[in-house]
Amino acid sequence: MKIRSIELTEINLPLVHFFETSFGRTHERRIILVRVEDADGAEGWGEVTCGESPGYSDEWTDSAWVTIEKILAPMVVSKDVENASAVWDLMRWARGHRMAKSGIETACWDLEAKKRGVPLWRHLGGVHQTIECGVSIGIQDSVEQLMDKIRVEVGAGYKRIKIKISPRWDFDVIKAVRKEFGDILLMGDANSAYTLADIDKLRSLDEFNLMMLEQPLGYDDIVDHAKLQAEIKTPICLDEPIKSPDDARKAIELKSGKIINLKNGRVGGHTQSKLIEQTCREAGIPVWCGGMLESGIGRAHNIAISTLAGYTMPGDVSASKRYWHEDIIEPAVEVSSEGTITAPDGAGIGFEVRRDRIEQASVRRSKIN
Ligand code: OSB
Ligand code: MG
Repeated sequence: MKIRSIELTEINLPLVHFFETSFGRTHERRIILVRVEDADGAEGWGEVTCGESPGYSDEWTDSAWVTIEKILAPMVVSKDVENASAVWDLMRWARGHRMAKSGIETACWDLEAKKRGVPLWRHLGGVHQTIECGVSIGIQDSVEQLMDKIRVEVGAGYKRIKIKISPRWDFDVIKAVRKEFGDILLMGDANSAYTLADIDKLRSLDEFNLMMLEQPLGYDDIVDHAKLQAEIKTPICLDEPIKSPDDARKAIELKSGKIINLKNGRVGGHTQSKLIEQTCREAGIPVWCGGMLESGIGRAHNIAISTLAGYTMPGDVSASKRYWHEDIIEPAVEVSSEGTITAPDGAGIGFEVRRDRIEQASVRRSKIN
């Protein structure tokens, strides 16, 4: 494989409904799309999944743009590599910036699968074409608003409901949800809103039989999480601190949690996701695919990677219409009434990229060749 050019486009897409986590509220996404092209004119698409500000991780839209433009794309363009998986190695010298790397790497996987005429999910080694879906519901302005949202999603068939929590939106809210919706598969995601000083509060959540508690403590911590996990019954799921296969191995060794939310962007792309999936599968740690409010392109990549054997729990991969009035892929991602998505049979990501929609939403472009 030899990439001739890498084209970046920033698109701005307003969300159908704001999304609030313990670190802030988002109304509009600023997304970088990556289009790679080889000498034959074949193309592949990827998405940089960082946020608009460094609230979730240290990467954000403007930092990723300049990092790809000045550092990462020049490392990849015109280099001969064996396959898409080896693209990670081309960028290895640069530390961190995994979401930026993932945008390029996943685009190369799409290109490679398209050239071979195979669906990306199969090319990645997927084994179950149909994946189970959950939803992530942000902090709302009122408990009633949250109940309305949960009602809609349970009615749509989603298998698992995740609600964002914080010290001001936790015990009473979860209690109200349990009261109204009984024993649905329910979990909370704190995005690092607590510390070990909150251990009594976190232990009190045990009574709600949550499927898991995602990332209660520090965004870079796996040590305190081990202390917390020893003190509470609810399984801890790690998100933010697991950035590499080594991080996963260490967290498993330390018993920092029992489940991992695996995000392509956070770990640097499909190759790294595959390695972490394997590490976790061999250790008996379930993984599921997390989301970063992706447009259709990132979403399509999430669907593909979710078909791997170790992805055994419903992910945060849901229908396009929950996020966008009109997605940038065709068809939009739809979820069955059983709360599942079936990965498409077409080559590569298996969705058409809508250049017209990208053009409409585009605010800047840069081509590196
Ligand atoms: O912590 O999983 C998270 C969105 C942005 C940043 C972090 C997270 C999330 C989500 C949304 O939970 C998942 C989605 O619906 O894409
Ligand atoms: Mg999370």
